[in-house]
Amino acid sequence: MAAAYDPNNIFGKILRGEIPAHKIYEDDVALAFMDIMPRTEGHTLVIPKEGARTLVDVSPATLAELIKRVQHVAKGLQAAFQCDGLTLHQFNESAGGQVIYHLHFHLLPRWDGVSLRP
Ligand code: DGP
Repeated sequence: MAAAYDPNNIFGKILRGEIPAHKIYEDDVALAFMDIMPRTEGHTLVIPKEGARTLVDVSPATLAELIKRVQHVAKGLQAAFQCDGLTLHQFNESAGGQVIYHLHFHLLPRWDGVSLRP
């Protein structure tokens, strides 16, 4: 069974304003901010305000609204960065590559012939 949500994670602290972030979008459902270790120019994280650990435990209602924000932010990144494409990454639990245990979507602007940074 997956562990419970712990609000004392870095993204929980960003949501509560306890640590700074470069925010690019916020509403009552979601917050989007720049990744501190960007793998491309414009690497952005979109998180729900709901305290959810993974894709598996977020409420379906929040997930339905959250994916609309992911699309909205993707359109904004495409316009702002004039990229050729976008990559969407999402990791769940350590086995799935998750490091911060607050659900998040990575949006990575991409350019033809340009690889992700390691
Ligand atoms: P993962 O859980 O594997 O999706 O990776 C977490 C991502 O969060 C990783 O790309 C780096 C980013 N990150 C970690 N700490 C911070 C932070 O304090 N601020 C911001 N903006 N991003 C962070």
